[in-house]
Amino acid sequence: MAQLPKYQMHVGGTWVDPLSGEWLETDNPFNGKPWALIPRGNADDANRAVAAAKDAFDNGEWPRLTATERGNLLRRLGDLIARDADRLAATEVQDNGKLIAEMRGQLRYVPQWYYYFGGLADKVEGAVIPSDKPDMFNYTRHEPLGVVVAITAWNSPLLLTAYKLAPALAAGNTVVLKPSEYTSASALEFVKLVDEAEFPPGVVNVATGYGREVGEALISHPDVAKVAFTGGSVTGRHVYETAAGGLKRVTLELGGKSPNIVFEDADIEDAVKGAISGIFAASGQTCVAGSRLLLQEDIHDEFVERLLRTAKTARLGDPMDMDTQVGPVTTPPQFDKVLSYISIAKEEGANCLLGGRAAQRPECGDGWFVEPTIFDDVSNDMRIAQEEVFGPVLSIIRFRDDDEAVAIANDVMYGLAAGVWTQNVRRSITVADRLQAGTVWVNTYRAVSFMSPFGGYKMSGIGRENGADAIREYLQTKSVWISTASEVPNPFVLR
Ligand code: TXE
Repeated sequence: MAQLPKYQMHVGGTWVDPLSGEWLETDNPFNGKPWALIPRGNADDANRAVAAAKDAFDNGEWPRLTATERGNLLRRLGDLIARDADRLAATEVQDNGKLIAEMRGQLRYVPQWYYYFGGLADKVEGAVIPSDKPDMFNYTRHEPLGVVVAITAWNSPLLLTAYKLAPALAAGNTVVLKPSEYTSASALEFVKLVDEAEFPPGVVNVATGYGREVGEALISHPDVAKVAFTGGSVTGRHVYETAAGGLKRVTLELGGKSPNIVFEDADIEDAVKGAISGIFAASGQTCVAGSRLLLQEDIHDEFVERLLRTAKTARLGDPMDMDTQVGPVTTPPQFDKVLSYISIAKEEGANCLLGGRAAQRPECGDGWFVEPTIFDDVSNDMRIAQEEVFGPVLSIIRFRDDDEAVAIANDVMYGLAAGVWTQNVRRSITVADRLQAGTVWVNTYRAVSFMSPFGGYKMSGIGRENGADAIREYLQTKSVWISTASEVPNPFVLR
């Protein structure tokens, strides 16, 4: 059998074999076959990567660069991503099974994060404090934290990397990136561009391998100042607890069980598209998936009929084909998990209107495909309505009026996103106000931007990514006091 392409890790500006001496296979979800070997890092690899990042932060060129020069490097990196967008998109599709149609668009958009935060780098201003003390000059500076560990999930590796890397670097930190063990190839391809942009060695390092091995060593390392994490809520809580031991800063972007609420006065055609995009785009493997469709009683039957008509025509198949609409699930454990939730929903008495099983169509080959699945007559206390499935499985829940819609929408532990479909301006604003979610979309769904804050309420996370304030998550404030007095006053009392 031909040897699979073998990746190395990127540490301190060079390519290195893992100290563990081991590699793991990474699979193509469309055919279920391994296509490359990824270094299986261990604690020694984590230590080596953190040491390189710390050295780059403390010494060398990076801390001597001006913020403007850091911004220039970020913009150059953005240009290189734009140049290589199609190549990076193809790597992502091969590794995570998302649609090439989506990934090409996403990779063409990712440079904006590096342009935006590159532009922001030299606009982080401290303040001169109007001191209450005579003969005192007091000002603040916003300084980087140090070594940031960025841990990403498998569903959108390079987009989630941009959410973290762009503000972290703009702020002057150095980074160890730990991609998901299922989808590490794109990060290793991406870091070639970091080199080409001529970032100093050690500013961006990539350590690959299992979360419980290399990841665990990174989040507990004493020289790591911050962990920026996207992933599941159980792992997220563990990251938070472990980081607490070293009083590390943490931002967490965890899952959701987002409500997509359709009122009787909505434009039904648009809302059907919104429901589809909320749950079947990316095969439902997005943290913001609109996995609970809340329908007002009066429009329920008509809406469901139209939804089924559209969902039934969804084209499953090769994610590299520009016409495919639903690709495979990314990993075998996720495939099993989605199917197990379908069984749970059936046992709970939800009414399966569409799908409800693995897809066995010729166009799906040996891939890990699940049929687009719609459950009706779901009540919000069922597990299928409360727990994140992370797959193409929609739960329909009915409501009578605005109060009930808001009560159902908020009655989950998560609070990442919500959709509202109505043509009534007053209703759109009052309902958006009452929803416990970090993002609310009105008459649209799944819109994100580098310039708009993104993050969760409740168990969906801590902190915000994107938008100008996101850079604050990677900075700490220093207050500098300079006495202009001609003599030092009584040293035995507080000034
Ligand atoms: O995620 P994990 P998994 C949900 C989804 C999925 C479930 C589990 O429901 O079924 O989470 O998916 C790293 N120390 N989401 O297992 O474990 C890991 O290597 C340090 C929702 O893939 O959260 C990977 O890089 N790191 C979600 C990252 O954490 C550790 C996206 C995420 O892995 C670690 C993905 C440890 N001890 C899954 N253990 C979303 N919100 O978008 C794991 N990791």
